[in-house]
Amino acid sequence: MSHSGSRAGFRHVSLLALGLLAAGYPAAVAETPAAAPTVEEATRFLAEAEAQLLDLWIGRERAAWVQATYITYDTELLAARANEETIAATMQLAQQATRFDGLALPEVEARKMKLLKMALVLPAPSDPALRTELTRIAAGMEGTYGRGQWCPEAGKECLDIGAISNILAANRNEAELRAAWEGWHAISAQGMRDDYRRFVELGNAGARELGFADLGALWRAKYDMEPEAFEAELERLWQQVRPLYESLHCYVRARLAEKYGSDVVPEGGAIPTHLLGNLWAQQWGNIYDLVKPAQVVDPGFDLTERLVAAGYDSQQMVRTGEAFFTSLGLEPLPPTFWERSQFVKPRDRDVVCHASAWSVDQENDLRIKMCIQINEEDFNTIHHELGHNFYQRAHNTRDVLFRDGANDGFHEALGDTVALSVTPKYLKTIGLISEEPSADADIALLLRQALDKVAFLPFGLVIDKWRWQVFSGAVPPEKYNQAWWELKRQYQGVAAPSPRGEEWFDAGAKYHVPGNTPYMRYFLAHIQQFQFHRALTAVAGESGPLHRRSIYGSKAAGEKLEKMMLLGSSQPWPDALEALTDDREMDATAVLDYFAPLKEWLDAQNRGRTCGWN
Ligand code: X8Z
Ligand code: ZN
Repeated sequence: MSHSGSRAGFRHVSLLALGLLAAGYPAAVAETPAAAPTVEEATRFLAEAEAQLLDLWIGRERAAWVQATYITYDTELLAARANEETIAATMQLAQQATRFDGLALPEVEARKMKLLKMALVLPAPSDPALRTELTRIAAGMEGTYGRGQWCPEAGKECLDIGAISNILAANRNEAELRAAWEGWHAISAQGMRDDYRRFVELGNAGARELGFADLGALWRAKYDMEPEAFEAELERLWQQVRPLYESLHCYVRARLAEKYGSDVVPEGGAIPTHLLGNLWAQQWGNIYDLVKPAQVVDPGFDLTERLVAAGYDSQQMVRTGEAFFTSLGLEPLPPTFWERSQFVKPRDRDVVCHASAWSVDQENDLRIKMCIQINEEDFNTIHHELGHNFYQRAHNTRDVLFRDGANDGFHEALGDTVALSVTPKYLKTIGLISEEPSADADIALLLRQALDKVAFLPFGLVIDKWRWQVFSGAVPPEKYNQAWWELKRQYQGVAAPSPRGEEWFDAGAKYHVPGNTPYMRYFLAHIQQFQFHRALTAVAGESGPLHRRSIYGSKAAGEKLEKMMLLGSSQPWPDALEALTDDREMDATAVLDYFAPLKEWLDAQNRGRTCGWN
């Protein structure tokens, strides 16, 4: 799939592989099964593998694009078939690659072998019937999600995800919010739970054929470090930001209790998830008006209102996003981007509205797929998606196996990094506001930003903490929902608005679960983007508080960014990080620096309150 789902991986390829040379591809290798492999053979094998993969990926992307922008019975089957072919061939190549395991290879070839063995997000059993079953389930779940609707009253109009999201964002009536939340979460109840159980069984079987314990182990292997070391990194980063999150949670809970009453928002308890302005409570910016501080200066503008007042349409929103990137010295997007992208929701057919960025031919056929609404959230998302496209175009100059991000967090962080430079100063430059708010408004600006970026952090952790446990079997199917809400309570301190037994499958209401896109990338990205922002604004010669700095117009920052992007996945990610920031470790101190004045302010507000939740 797109970015959303790039390719993910495996390691410890199994002995099964030994029997596979007869399986057919590529012939050049199969001719000499008994001879000890040579570096030349390995190089030839890789070149052929890359050519074959490129061909398969392009076919799969075209089928996936049509499926996602025109959901029908047929497009679903066609996308499933293209995926199936890609999976079969990739698994075969990965297994063939193990023939060269003992061989001392030059660095480039060694890395390519490693990446080849990690090239799938979804492996499948080699039994063709099971493989077909798995890819059909996968396509079907994505279709179910894309078609999802809530019909509040029989015979009346049904609401799609955009309309339901608007209710969650703007409605302030607890019962109506709850109804909308429950309405959307019902989409995953019919059939998706059983589909997911089977999906896990078959995906795990595929991962095991490749020598992994389960699908989660395969996903965790993609970070140039041992899976255990990666988990330790996640924990370290989370502990760095946890106090900031807890301060925000404490403050927001108190303000929501003022609004909805302490019978709805219990003191010392988890926050009901439907009151946070977003269907999944992943970003809380939409409730800024409810929690904004009375005693500090307001920024004096609302970006959504400004976009609407200035008469922006979806095209102009995307053009504005593109103009930011070109201000850094990057080339404009190709004409086909404007011809082939989907910016708005078609009136007459089902599509997957969840935003994504595509590099269909792995060269210059770049596209985004969105159902853009004229608001601040989608303005940010446009920058996010364009970040993928600019990164893709840069790394598409690499050999096929290196056409990816340094790790998937980098890919998710890039556009967000640019969006962090959408400061009041920048908005004034492009004429969206006429007056830059004074320094007195800093707390309010930071709070608005924290509601999105800090609130996201534990959300970003939880999705794959849940999936990893589901894949490993630590959470069995009869506990899917219980475990989901336990993790959400533990990390986010949020709770379901009503009892959610095992008749529900609430994880399925979040795109990336039915869409099978790994999620830890977004947690990483929410740390990395601040690290990138701090480094790039320094390169741009910016000073002042971090949240006021912008790289807009900085060719020096653009050059630095481009240098990192051009690496693709050709080097371990610490090298890419170093190219951009001079650090070799992910580091959440940039998050803490950025929000430092807010943290102090929140803690003052929270004085006398008992923070945390039971
Ligand atoms: O899925 C996305 C992007 C596409 S890669 C729109 N994001 C995550 C989400 O919406 O859940 C961006 C932020 C987190
Ligand atoms: Zn993304």
